[in-house]
Amino acid sequence: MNQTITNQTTLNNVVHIISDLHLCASRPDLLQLFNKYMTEYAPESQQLYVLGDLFEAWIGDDCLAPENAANNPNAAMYQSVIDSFKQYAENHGELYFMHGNRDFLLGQDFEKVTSGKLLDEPTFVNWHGKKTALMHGDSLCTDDVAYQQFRGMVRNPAWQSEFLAYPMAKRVEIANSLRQQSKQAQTEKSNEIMDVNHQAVEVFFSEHQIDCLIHGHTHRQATHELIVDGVAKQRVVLSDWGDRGFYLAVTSQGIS
Ligand code: LP5
Ligand code: MN
Repeated sequence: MNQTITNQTTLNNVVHIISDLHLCASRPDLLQLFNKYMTEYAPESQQLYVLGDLFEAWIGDDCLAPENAANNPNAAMYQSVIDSFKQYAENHGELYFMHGNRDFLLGQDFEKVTSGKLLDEPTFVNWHGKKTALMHGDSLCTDDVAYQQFRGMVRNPAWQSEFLAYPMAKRVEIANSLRQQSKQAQTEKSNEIMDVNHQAVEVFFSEHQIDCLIHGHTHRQATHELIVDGVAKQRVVLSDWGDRGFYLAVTSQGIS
């Protein structure tokens, strides 16, 4: 499904974009960076976009229910993240989320508690006269055939309903097992296979007549200049978070 946000940016508008934070209870340093970002940097923006993999794994919004939070080591981290987002949405700007391959089960309850809005992928925006597409990025990694098959399976609503019907403990077990299988599978894949496919990127630019594409997932931060149909285009790749946080700022001056 495609979605277009029609609001145009005004001259002084500042948009922030983050992705691939992979927040989890075992990385308090990441939560600390996130808190710093949300209090010191995010308030400079009027719109904040989170382009997927905010969390290391999200096994369903019902993990927020009090009866499930009691045994969940991530519960305090979730609450802290939710509080920061809600504070941003209530006092600073519009908040948007997109699903990543780790947190595609984020749903309406998460939207409600954060006062954010989940976007379809891709979403198209018009920022300072440039038609820009926003994606997580995994769907462009078409050479990774095993992953695309896996993606097709776990994005199937029937599969998701079945998964969400399991008790929390079993879901945690399945998610851990998927992570292990994914790590193992990646040892057998080349870096090229796990990057975006350049032809898929060009087709995407051409089909949607966009000037710019912004995505995460590959963790290969860069600004790629390319020519499609004889016209100059830009593909901006976000960085994941680690020792340092990372955000893109889109202003009338460009992307930094
Ligand atoms: O995640 P990352 O960045 O390390 O690697 C990704 C691809 N891997 C994944 C899998 C996730 O890491 C698993 C975590 C999911 C947590 C969510 C829990 C909710 C699950 C709910 C289900 C409805 O996305 C990796 C790519 C890499 O990016 C680069 O693009 O290569 O892809 C893989 O490694 C996938 C393997 O190639 C195939 C995995 C086979 C798993 C088979 C599962 C069988 C079904 C089991 C059902 C219980
Ligand atoms: Mn990802």
